[in-house]
Amino acid sequence: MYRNHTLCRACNNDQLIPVFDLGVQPLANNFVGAGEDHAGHAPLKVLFCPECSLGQLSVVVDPQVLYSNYLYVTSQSETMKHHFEALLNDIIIERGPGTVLEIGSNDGTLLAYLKSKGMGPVVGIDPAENLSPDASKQGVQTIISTFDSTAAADAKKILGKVDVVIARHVFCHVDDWLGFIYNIEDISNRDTTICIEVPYCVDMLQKCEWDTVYHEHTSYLTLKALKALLSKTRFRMQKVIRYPVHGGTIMVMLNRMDYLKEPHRSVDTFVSKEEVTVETWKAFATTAQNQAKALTHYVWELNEKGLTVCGFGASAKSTVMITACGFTKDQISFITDTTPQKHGKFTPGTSIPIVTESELMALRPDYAVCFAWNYREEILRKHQQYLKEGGHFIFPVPELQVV
Ligand code: DWN
Repeated sequence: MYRNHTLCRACNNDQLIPVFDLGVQPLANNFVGAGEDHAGHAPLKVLFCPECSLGQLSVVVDPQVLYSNYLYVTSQSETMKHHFEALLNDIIIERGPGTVLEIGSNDGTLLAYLKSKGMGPVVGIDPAENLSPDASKQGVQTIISTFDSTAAADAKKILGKVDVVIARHVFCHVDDWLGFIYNIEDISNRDTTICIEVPYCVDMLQKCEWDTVYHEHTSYLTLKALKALLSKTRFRMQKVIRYPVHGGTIMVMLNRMDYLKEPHRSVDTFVSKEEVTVETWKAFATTAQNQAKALTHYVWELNEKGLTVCGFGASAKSTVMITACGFTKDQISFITDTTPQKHGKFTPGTSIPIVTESELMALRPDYAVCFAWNYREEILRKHQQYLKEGGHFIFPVPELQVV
């Protein structure tokens, strides 16, 4: 199911240094129902490259196992709607309207939105067979595949000229970066703009978002690492934009070296400010351990007082946190989630059931650990009634906070 990874994905250095270890964990999105087989466990350890500052997992899990039946569905939340508006705006400023290929298009939500705003034609590529009917319902054609040379050629046949390539939260999921860039090269021309959005490693380290370390995220990207990688390709960074979603992301716009516009000043500004070292990672590891302990103690204390605790948001992050804290159904009796595909299933590696969000008010637990902390403001706005009736949300990062 997985293989060891020892050479830096960006610069080929073989002297990688272990900096963060979460033991052996189940696959974070492997929510299965009673009697269904689960995919198993794999080591969850980050190695750091002192040459280019890339963080990367010590193993690569087979993408077929991770993504062929994928239960994460792009959020329809207010937070993500605002984010998509911002993305569209930034793409229009940089590139103007045009044809769009999205790599890792999930259920087509972003492409459907871009289409409704005049971009297009649009095509998606995604390996999740279970999500392509949803994309079709939204009027989005999906090539069901990982982004390989055949999928790239198929997309080119449909779109002809690709003006904009979007890869949101997919680049850091990929093992073979050069292969990925070469496939992009095959479908692009001098004017194609490639928009790669990833969680920004600097945000993750500064805010100690340790639960975003899981098997899908094979890399923790710095711009210095990306620069090292791109030096082997025909592309360069054109612009860098930072967004607040998912705990802090960056969108890096890439263009071919022969693109006529000069790179935007944001590229040098971000690269020169970046300071990610072995020490930064080790400090992060210590804080993460303290955060996990604090949450474990807090929840156990509530249980001992006879108070009820549930989880809110069966995110991939919830699996990491629950596993690291050793929670079972005795501590966290259920997790609410808005995703129908997750209902009736269990948190990977536990018997904690995932239920609908309406159960928060129906069962009215005393405390809800918010595993979807990246939507904090929206969740607090939406669940005023729960708070008024004496319920509390526990936010585990950046430090334990009870509302
Ligand atoms: O890169 C990835 C990111 C972008 O998304 C993936 N590898 C997997 C996924 O990570 P995640 O599962 O941690 O993402 P979310 O969007 O933080 O997950 C939030 C979960 O909470 C979803 O299952 C939806 C749910 N939710 C809810 O139940 N009520 C979310 C909101 C806003 C709510 O009000």
